[in-house]
Amino acid sequence: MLCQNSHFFSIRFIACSIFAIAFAISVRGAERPNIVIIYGDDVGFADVSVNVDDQGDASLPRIETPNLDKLAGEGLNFTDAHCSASTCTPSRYSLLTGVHAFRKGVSIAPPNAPSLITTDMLTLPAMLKRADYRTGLVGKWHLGLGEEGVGPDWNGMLKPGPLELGFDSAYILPTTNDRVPCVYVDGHYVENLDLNDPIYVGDTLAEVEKPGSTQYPDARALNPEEKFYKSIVNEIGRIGYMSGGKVALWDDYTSTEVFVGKALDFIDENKGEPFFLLYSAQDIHIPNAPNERFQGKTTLGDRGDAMVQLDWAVGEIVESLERNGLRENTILIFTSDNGPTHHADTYPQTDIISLYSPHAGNGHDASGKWRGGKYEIYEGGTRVPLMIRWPGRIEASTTDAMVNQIDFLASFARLLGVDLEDHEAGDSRDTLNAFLGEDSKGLTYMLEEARGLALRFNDWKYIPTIGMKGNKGFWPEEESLFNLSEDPGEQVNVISQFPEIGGEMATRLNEIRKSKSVRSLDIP
Ligand code: NG6
Ligand code: CA
Repeated sequence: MLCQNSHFFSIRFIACSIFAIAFAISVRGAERPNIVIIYGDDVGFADVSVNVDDQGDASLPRIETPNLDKLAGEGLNFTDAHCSASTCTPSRYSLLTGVHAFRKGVSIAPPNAPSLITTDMLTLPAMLKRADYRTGLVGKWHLGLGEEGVGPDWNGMLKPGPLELGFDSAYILPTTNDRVPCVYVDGHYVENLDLNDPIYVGDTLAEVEKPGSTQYPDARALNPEEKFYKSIVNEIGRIGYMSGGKVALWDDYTSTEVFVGKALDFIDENKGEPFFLLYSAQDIHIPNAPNERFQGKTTLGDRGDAMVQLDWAVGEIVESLERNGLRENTILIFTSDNGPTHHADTYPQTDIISLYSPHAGNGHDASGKWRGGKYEIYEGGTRVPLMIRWPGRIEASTTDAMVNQIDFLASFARLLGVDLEDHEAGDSRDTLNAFLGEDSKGLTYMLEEARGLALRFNDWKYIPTIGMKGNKGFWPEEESLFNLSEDPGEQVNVISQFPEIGGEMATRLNEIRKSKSVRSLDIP
């Protein structure tokens, strides 16, 4: 029809062409560096050796991480960088959506969780696709798969998942490495799926005791106290019941190599265009079963050795970027999804304890001088290593700017000239200048989340009693105010000395809690 009206057609054609050319110029004109995020699992601030030298107690045993140290030395190394929450699922949710997990009640996902990010939400990779990036995910997901109310069909198409949420390709460990199902998912399907040995996953034994599926029996599975032995896979106890999928099982001792291989393939295949790679390591979450090449590399047990393995993976990715001539034009980030586990007592004391290596008591303090770790509202819960290297653009140095991973989305959007609607990634603020080392202050106000919220205001940290319930041991017994510049270890509650500051921070925290989004409040 349009072609019949040639005059109208040509005007439209010219208008479209001008628009297309203008768009191409604006995108090409902008810097479009590759972005690679290497995301550790439960890696503490002082699990990176350079951070022990700079900030921690150098007399304590430490893990040597030469590749990460080099990255820190060539880029910007942050001392006050945070993941958004002190456990994995909420933290990853915020990294990818720019929305605080508390708003949607997101907490640690069980094995059969449906996709927690809904397909109507803007994600970090989807934002980058607006700037024509190729986007890839390799490694841990732990954000659920499948429709709400239905969950994952492990023997069928696993959808929605990463591919519906902005990733062009995804090779994932679907939940955690201490959880079932112990299989990799390639795109929409379990890799090596064998329908003659279908996979069942459930909260009860009855849900998985199906004729024709391989069973992973253990007497301990029936004991409600033995949360880690619902299934024994590769002689390692797991959370959740599973049967089937014998040929699809992953091998814990080679998974880092498998993931590194997939990451390198992604880089090789996409080197010709701007790409985003999220390399989401399963190291150094329990069960910590490092490859034999790394076993015994530290005096700190399997956890320390797994950290050396993770450092090796970092080295492989760095080298692949060099080999492909991408060193200069790539923003390379290393950080972690939450702090290190400090509570050894939450893990089973059993015959395979060596796999659940010491989290405390071996002299290594993975949180450095910050108090607490994973699950906790104290700084060690969310203050994680962050280093960003972008040669030629970011000057090598250390910064105390307060920054948060939740802000990557809005910050990279600005870098690439992508506009965000108010309802998109509403808790993500543009802190690009701090990420690039051009603003040494960063955020003024920042939430910290641990099944409840605390607030930072510069070096002040306010922790209300809301959130304390159910968080015993991970949360102070009383409303607290700490001055981190004088008391980094959060030992001295000064709320009675500074009631106005405490009061103002309580008000601000409530305001954020009740708001639609942090960005709608326009706070620094
Ligand atoms: C906890 C598990 C822990 C780990 C964690 C999730 C117990 C006693 N502990 O509930 O082993 O799986 O969930 O870790 O069940 S995270 O890094 O993915 O958040
Ligand atoms: Ca984690």
